[in-house]
Amino acid sequence: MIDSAPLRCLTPSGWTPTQLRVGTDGRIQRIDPARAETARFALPGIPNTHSHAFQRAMAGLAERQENPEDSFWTWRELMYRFAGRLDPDSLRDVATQLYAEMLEAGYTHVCEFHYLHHAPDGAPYADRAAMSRALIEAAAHAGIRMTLLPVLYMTGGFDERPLEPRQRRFGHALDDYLTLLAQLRRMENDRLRVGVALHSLRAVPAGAMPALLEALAGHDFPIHIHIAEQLAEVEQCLATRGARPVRWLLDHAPVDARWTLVHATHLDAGEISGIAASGACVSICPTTEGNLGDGLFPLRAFLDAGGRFSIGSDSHVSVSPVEELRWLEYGQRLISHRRNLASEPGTPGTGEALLRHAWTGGAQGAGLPLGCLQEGAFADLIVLDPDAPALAGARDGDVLERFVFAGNRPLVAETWIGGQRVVAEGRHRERETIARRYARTLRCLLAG
Ligand code: NGQ
Ligand code: ZN
Repeated sequence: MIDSAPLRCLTPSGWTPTQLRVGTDGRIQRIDPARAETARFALPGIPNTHSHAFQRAMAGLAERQENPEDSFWTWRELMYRFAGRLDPDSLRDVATQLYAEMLEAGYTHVCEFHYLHHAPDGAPYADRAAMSRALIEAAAHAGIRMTLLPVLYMTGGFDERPLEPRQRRFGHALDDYLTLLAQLRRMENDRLRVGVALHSLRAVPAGAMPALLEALAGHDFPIHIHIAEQLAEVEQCLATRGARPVRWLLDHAPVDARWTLVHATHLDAGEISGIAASGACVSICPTTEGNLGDGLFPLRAFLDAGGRFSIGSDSHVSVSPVEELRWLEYGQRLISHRRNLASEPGTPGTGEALLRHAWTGGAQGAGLPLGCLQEGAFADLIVLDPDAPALAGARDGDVLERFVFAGNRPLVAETWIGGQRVVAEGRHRERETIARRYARTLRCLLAG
């Protein structure tokens, strides 16, 4: 049993001076009143509901104009070229670095949307789960909790064209995919959940949906899908399936709270209310969506409809929940010429309102029961730096606002997973060794 030093913890009943008693299972056994006051503010760790780990290694390498028409689709060509260089060892090193960075930034859970399944030429590895295993090992090494989402990827477009050579390593026939899923599910434990992902409607033909949905029926695992990121896919979906992507999904799948719709960027009013009514969550990835020129999620209208959301760092051009949340709010300010758009009745603090969604929507998307610090929950939390100037004189009512909106210095001093401090004084416990290995691997990848 671990007995924490006094913390000012954000519990379901508000900020309370507490000492946490954490059991050997990593869960909070008791929350006792602290004997002393403290300025060490502790809040639940933040789930990151959308990650393609390998893309961390190409952050910053796709920012030169190659063509005046540069777009998401030309970026994707670069990304495919880069993806073609990774093998299980290099993927493990890149993901370990990324996950250590996530922990330093305050993410305590990652949903890994994983589609680099096979060798670059498309042939399965002898161990068909070799790439999945690399990600699982990276998460275990870094100490982050994970929901692994092996991705079903079958076709190269809404016209059901076969995968291009560079996409072949992503692909599965449905039966082979279900076999992989079963193999991975046998590896589940306290720190690893396994869910399901459909890459997108363009990658899963309409004809494959009934068999897939039947195989998923009766299970409670998370189901994620890229849904409506680019206008071109909205147009192609309309042309081939007679409906916009979100509409089509709502009409053809039992969308409910198990579902996370990633990049539900392009929505009409009926789709907004449809997602909200379904209980599904959307995963918004503002820094990547900005980087790729996707479009702006209609946050205010979605919240007015009662929608739920979480955040993801997706391509990892930024690994910072603070930056995701800020961009989310600032995008709304820029188009509406107003301020504090994400605040809610009862939660006037914009940072607090955003964080509350990220916690609860994130727990839902990750397939975790709880997004708060209470007895029975995992002791996954972050402690803010009491000495940071940006938090000088912080009070209960403003600490979350300062965390989200004040300055650029990372304010996370400690990150705990299951009561263990994996980040102390802002540094991951193995920061140097992990970074050295990553640097070596990256030099090889970039030389190749
Ligand atoms: C992905 N990424 O799967 O990595 C995608 C790009 C695609 C984002 N959508 C590829 N951000 O959508 O086909
Ligand atoms: Zn994605």
